[in-house]
Amino acid sequence: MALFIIRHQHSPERCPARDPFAGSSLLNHLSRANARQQGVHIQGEAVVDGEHSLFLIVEAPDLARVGSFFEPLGAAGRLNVYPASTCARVVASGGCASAMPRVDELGPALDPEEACQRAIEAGLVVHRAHPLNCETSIPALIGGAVMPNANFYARNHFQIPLLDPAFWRLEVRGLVDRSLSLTLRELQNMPSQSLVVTLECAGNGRSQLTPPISGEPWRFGAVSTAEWTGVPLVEVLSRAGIKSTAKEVLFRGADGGTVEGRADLTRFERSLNVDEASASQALLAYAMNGEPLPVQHGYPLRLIVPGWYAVASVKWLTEIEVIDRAFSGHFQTDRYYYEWRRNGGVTREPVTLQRVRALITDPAPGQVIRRGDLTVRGVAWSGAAPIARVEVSVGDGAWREARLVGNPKRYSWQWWELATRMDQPGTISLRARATDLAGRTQPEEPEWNRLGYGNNSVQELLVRLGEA
Ligand SMILES: Nc1nc2c(c(=O)[nH]1)N[C@H]1C(S)=C(S)[C@@H](COP(=O)(O)O)O[C@H]1N2
Ligand SMILES: [Mo]
Repeated sequence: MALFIIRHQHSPERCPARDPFAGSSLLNHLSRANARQQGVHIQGEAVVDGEHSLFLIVEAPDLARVGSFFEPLGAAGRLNVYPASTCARVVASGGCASAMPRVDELGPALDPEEACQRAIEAGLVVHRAHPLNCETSIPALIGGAVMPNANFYARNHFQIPLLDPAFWRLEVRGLVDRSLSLTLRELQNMPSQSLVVTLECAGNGRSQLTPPISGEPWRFGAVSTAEWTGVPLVEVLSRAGIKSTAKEVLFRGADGGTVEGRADLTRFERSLNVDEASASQALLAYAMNGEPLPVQHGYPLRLIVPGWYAVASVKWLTEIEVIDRAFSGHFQTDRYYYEWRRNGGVTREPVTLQRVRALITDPAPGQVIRRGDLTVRGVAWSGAAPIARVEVSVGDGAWREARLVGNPKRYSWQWWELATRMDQPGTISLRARATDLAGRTQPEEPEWNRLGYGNNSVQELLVRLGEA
């Protein structure tokens, strides 16, 4: 919440306080209860003796909220809104002459304790509570085509913003023929599309890399699938009309904070170039598995870029800006690129499409299995193309082709299974390797890169054989 001082003045001839009707309707509007309902907390108010001017001290999430709430005062005369600070904050930051402590531009956030508690109750594996980062436990992957919302992994760089749909707008601006400001209702009234899309964090599997890499220590569960419903991005872009000088489309989230190496407030922002934006099948999604987006997954609106590592799928989307340059924000150029030392030099490449990968969901690592028939099951996906085949190796034996369950999937993981027998006693290794229709397959060993992205090496797990 940020602090503001409001000044309202009107001419003596138009004094609303003298008009019983206008006076009481303003009083009702400015009541603390009504203000609080609209996100504005009135701390105090006073009318200057004989001057037809009113001052208020208020707390609100941002300037826009204050402006819209006090509009009736603007209509009755003059309205000035001053970002302000408390005495203690001013003294602590070096006095009135130094730069005022910056007004907190970020709105209210979900209570981190509550978010974490919910994740734990849903059986997610929490890596960090504040901001919440948690992965899906592999046994929870078993079963349906999609992951229930409560079990979907969550990756957050900042606090989870709480956006009020009554005030939220999707702004589309920059190099467009017509700027747009769309309400949630307007988006919901546009032609919609539903797509089953697998999201995977580019850091999934990072914990397997040696030497170890700082950053979230994801095991294999930073991946989940949902049915997303929303408006195709191209629909909104074509309504706005992209100018010929446009180069990239920038997506801005409502969340932000400070990041290493940058002085200013950094928002979560990512761009796609104009061709990617129109060819990617991207959705502006407001529903997840038939429910409104849960707050931690981007309520009220998020971008979904099918086939890409999920960093591209900006949550809590508030703005789309069409720009004439290559975007160089923190999450585009300081992070989310592969970096290798090769031939004495450093090579970099941005993180884009999900690499092909299979995951064994059943049996679980370390599980004790009865001797005899066993079905090995799992999922496989690739951002570049549907899955062509999955092969399984039991106990270091030859690769055997698993059965793909259902039709080929374009943007969602595919279930597979292999029926086998295990008679040898002791500890046995299971491995699964996927290949996509573009001919890409998984490497045997992880490919180390400085920031630990895209580890799609063949997963190996050990199970123990018990009694038959
Ligand atoms: N606004 C915003 N969008 C974001 C992020 C974020 O921190 N803020 N994290 C990104 C990353 S790295 C991932 S992996 C996915 C995670 O989506 P989920 O939390 O819905 O699983 O969101 C992406 N979109
Ligand atoms: Mo991610």
